[in-house]
Amino acid sequence: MNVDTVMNDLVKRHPGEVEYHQAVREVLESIEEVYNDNPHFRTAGIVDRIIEPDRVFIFKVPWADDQGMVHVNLGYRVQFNNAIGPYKGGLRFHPSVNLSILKFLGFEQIFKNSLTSLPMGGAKGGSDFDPKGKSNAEIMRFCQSFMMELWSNIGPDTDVPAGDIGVGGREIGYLYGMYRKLARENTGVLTGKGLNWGGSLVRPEATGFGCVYFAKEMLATRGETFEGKRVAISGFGNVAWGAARKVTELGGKVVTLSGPDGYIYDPEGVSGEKITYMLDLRASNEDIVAPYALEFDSAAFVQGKRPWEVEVDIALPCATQNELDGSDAGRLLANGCTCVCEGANMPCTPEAIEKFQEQQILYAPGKAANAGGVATSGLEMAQNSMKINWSREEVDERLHHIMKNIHGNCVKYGTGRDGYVDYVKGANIAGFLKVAEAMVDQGLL
Ligand code: NDP
Ligand code: 2IT
Repeated sequence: MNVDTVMNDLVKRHPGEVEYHQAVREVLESIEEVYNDNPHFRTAGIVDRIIEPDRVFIFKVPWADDQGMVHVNLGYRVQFNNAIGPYKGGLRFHPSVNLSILKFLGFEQIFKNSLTSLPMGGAKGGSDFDPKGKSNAEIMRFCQSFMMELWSNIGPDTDVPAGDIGVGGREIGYLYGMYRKLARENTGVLTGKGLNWGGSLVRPEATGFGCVYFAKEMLATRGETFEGKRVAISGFGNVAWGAARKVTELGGKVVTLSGPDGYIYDPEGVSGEKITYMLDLRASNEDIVAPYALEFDSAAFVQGKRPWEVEVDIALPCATQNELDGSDAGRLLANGCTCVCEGANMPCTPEAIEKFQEQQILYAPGKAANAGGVATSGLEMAQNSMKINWSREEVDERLHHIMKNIHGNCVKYGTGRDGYVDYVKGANIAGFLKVAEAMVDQGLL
């Protein structure tokens, strides 16, 4: 396999899908050597088969606003690969959603889910619907219309969606309700459900907690801990919230949060009631972080900028793809940052990653570091199948164990001759091998 040849073909077949190309190239570059050392992968055409989704559903989602005006959005579900388990992955509602973004996310999800050690294939879906400024009733009607079309293509043993940007507990509730009505069954068809109707404890905080557990393992390889460290977090959504809680619990100080309007700098630390306030901000549906600085005297709002200019030891990008570029990376490094751990999916650009790895700082890609969210979704599926609920301690302990295990696998496959751990390579190889062998075992499909 030659990466450039495969990529030229892919770009020709799917012109303009830049995020999808970016995600595929990164994986192919990591696995090239292992792939070429295993001729049975080539005979089975694994690369050609794994880079194309099994199928994509695209559908219209008509809905009426509170004034009775009708709107139409696009809905998608990309079922990428189910060699090791049912399709599994979140739904994103954001105006920037398009096929390229969902294909990149679905592709990443294959390897992330494989790393969790649980039986889950890769998928992603969503809509270009913008939840910003919408009323509860409008969001409900949108979710119901979305599910009316999707329901017959998903199921607890075929495809299990969950949340992502713009889809949290409220949206999962409306989506699940409609599925239950149409399918006439109560099953684990979605994860991230409410605790009273099949949800799992710890799922809301799992992605952020998992990311910090992963960073803790990375720091330990250098004899370091979170204690006393200054931490920059971007975003103020579900993942940022969980990460802020766990960093604070481990003795670190979260000094930034961010939104599309700019970032908050709070040198006294985002902790306690300030973390709870993040939930209020998100729930307001206004999509701005600026009010935080009015609420808390210790904080300043920096308009239109990203938080990577602040002097920190650790950076946890938890907002969205390509939100930290080469120049941001340069500034973080110049300011002494020694650890970057991705809570979001693909937040660092290839140029930023190259700079981190060149300087040999600790850097972990999202598909390893944010796998705690989907891993806990897998634990929710397990509890639903057994029709029992585990305690908070039990779920958290399993999550912690899974993150340690992923870290161990990254070290196993990513350690170079000089001892530096390339977590990108480690995660991609470990995630790929399991899926590739499963595809070989099961024949040409
Ligand atoms: P939320 O909707 O809860 O929060 C997303 C945050 O990122 C918001 O602050 C959002 O503001 C901001 N954001 C989104 N798009 C942009 C943009 N284009 N520019 C600037 N800011 C942006 O989502 P989550 O916290 O669930 O997700 C955050 C990241 O974590 C995503 O990359 C997601 O894929 C990833 N992730 C989520 C998991 C989960 O379980 N929820 C699991 C693993 C990864 P706004 O909407 O206004 O743009
Ligand atoms: O990107 C992700 O891993 C998620 N949004 C969570 C997916 C899931 O199925 O829990």
